[in-house]
Amino acid sequence: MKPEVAPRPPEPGVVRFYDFLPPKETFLDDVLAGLSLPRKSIPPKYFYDEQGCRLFEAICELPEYYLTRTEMGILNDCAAEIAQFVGPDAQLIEFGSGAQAKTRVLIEAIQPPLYVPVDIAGETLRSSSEDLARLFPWLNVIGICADYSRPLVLPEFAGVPIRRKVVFFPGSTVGNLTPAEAVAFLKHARNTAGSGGALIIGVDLKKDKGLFDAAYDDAKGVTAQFNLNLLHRINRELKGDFQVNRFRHKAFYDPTLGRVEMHLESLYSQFAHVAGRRFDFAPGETIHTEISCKYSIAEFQELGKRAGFSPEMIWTDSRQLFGVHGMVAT
Ligand code: AVI
Repeated sequence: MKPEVAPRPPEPGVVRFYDFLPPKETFLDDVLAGLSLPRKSIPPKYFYDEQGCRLFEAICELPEYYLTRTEMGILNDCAAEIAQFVGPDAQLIEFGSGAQAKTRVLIEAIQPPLYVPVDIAGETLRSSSEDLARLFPWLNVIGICADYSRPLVLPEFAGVPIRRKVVFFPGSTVGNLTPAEAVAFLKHARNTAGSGGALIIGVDLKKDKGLFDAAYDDAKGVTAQFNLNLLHRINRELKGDFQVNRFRHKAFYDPTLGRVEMHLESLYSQFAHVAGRRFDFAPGETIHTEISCKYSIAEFQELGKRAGFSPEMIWTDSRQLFGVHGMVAT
């Protein structure tokens, strides 16, 4: 009988990739479906082509966009407490891999033997994984190219001793889902972490309307470019013929719904084609492109509980702008 060969452990620093990307047609299907609705909309995950990722990075540097800086400050200030919450020998799974600087702080603090970033943007995933593997030569990095908003069963990685799985989801990206979608997503994060696993998640806190309006409609117009890039992307990838300068970026905070909304507003009566289909726009009509929900600490803890988490820790900044929650899967 042949002896069983133990699966080889990944070698530290060697970056491996797995591809679980949905077929490209999903973008086309989602755009056609979204533009056919009585209130036109396109899911925000399509912002993030290469140009969109670059523009989002530029947004994170803007003086008005306090989210990134503030969350980074919290992670730095609370690194020791976060490490204590996580414990030793954790497998760190990150949904979205663009948040390099934050990931570094976390990896330095918790020293996980295995880091598994999951991202739909393949190029960003590759370059950030390689950077991290260079920076932490002892770290196993396994990149998963996938749409993390869909349920996903991660492969088991033999050979690395793991005591606990920890899902890291920074940036308040959970705010880009409706509360019902957020609960479904949190359930999926809970399944990924497994019983006793943990979730570290950054969530923007409710506050004055003025700060939100400025953060999502900055003086330099970078957020406007980010939003309008969606039309450029449709033109590039889906044989679209949008005249992008005939649309404008519109963003505002709705205190009743507790969320920022971003739209692309048609300046004129006009039409555009996508893959041969015609879509008409009245002046002032919008394509709804993003929601960014804001939560009080208690509101978000409630969502976590509904998804099978026990909220254990909350780390915030001195101005109570942003919260990082530590939750344990029950
Ligand atoms: C990625 N996400 C958390 C950002 C946000 O703040 O909702 C996306 C963004 N949209 C406009 N500015 C930034």
